[in-house]
Amino acid sequence: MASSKCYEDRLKAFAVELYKINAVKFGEYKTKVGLMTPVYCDLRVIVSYPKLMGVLADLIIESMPHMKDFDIVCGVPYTALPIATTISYKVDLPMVMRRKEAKDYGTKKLIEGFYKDNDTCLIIEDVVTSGSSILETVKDLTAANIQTTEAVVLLNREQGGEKLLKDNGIKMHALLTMTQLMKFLKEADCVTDETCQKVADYLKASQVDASVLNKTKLDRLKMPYEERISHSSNAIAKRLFKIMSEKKTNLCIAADLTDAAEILNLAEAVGPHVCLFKTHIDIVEGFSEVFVKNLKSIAEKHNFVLFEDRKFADIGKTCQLQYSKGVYGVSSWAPLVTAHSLTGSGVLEALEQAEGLAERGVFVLAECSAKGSLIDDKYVKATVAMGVEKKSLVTGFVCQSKLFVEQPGFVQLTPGVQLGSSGDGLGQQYNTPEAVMLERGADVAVVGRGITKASNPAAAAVEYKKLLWDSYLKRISN
Ligand code: 6AU
Repeated sequence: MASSKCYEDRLKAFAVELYKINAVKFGEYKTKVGLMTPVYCDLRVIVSYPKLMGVLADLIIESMPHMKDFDIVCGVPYTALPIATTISYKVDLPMVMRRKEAKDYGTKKLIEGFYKDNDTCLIIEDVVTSGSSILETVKDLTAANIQTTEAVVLLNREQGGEKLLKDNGIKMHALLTMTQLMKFLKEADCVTDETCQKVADYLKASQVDASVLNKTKLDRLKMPYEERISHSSNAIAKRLFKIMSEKKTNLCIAADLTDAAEILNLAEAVGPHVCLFKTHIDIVEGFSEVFVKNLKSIAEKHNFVLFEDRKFADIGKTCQLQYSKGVYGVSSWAPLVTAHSLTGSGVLEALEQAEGLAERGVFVLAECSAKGSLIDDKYVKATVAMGVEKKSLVTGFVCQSKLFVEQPGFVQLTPGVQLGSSGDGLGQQYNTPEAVMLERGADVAVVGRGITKASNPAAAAVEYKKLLWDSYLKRISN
């Protein structure tokens, strides 16, 4: 339908209108990155011409006969928002909006509007040069568990954007390419042969290098911990990055001992070498307020964070009570806890609202080190998306692989680390410190029995600390 003669005539008439309203200009213009371009497209002006906006929406709709197969549309902010709105209205296809400024307001949703998990979304954009704006939008939609595989754009400047998008799994449909636009304008005597040649030469000479764009992407695996402080929205993640940089340790001890006095002795012995001290408080015999007081003072003395591995997994309200009430009163002494995503984001909401320490963080369990874990890819993806939505509370994720490389504000906590053992016969699976840091993307490694069962736990902690830190240095220097 979109290739009929009549359609092409309407497309040509539309192109000429764009020229007439100065949405496409020819001369010498400076681009965002300071280069000179002989053609400048500013589609923002189109909002002043509602009829033309309607024509544009009709042309896009006709060019995409499968548009109704999508669940939602999303315009790339800001210029494409009114275009997406017009299309959404005409086709009766719901729209969502991506917030560009959500970064500054930690708790705000990145995607506004109603959508369901795994909804398919068609992205709408005005002009594509490198394709990076579309990829930004794709990133946020993906984090919200919305599937994006296609984008429709008004104008493809043919400078490499289509390829970058394709490399990232996005098929791009363009109403017009720059070549086509120039042909239409030439046929309508809007531009000279010389201008057409200049534009063609310019496009040839200014192809965007996708590898350069890929390099500018944030990559937490290459970033020093101290640089990541500013990327985090969670107070405990910030504190943790600072402690790791200052103490030069990314070791978390799993203090899975059952005797309160032994736990305090362990804290004193390994305290100088760890950034986190992880407990399972419900296995402790001899728990008391004095024990907590002593543990807190050792944590302060050696500058590590107390971390109760409670793995909250009930409905929000129950988790809230388990966190703040009962014998252990976890929220009054442990700034960090773990939670499952199984019962949905209500758990995170409940932990955030509970009474307790003002600064708190949660590690959400996305993957498990145990053999035969029932967690699958979909669960993992949805867990990360849930955590990313709640970045003021979420310190990071407990996982076994590089799940969120472009989110340097979150911490990857990886358990299942031991030298000289592959498992404990009860499902636990072990990797070496080097493997978890260099292959699996850990930021902090959890070591339990590798240290607690050693004849000299302090010496073992020093050994693990060194191996983990050296691997981290190797990773960021590569
Ligand atoms: O080194 P280990 O095997 O003696 O101790 C590993 C510690 C234990 C587990 O409860 C915990 O890490 N853990 C977790 C956490 C931290 O949440 C998740 C997981 O997938 N595997 C795992 O072992 O205290």
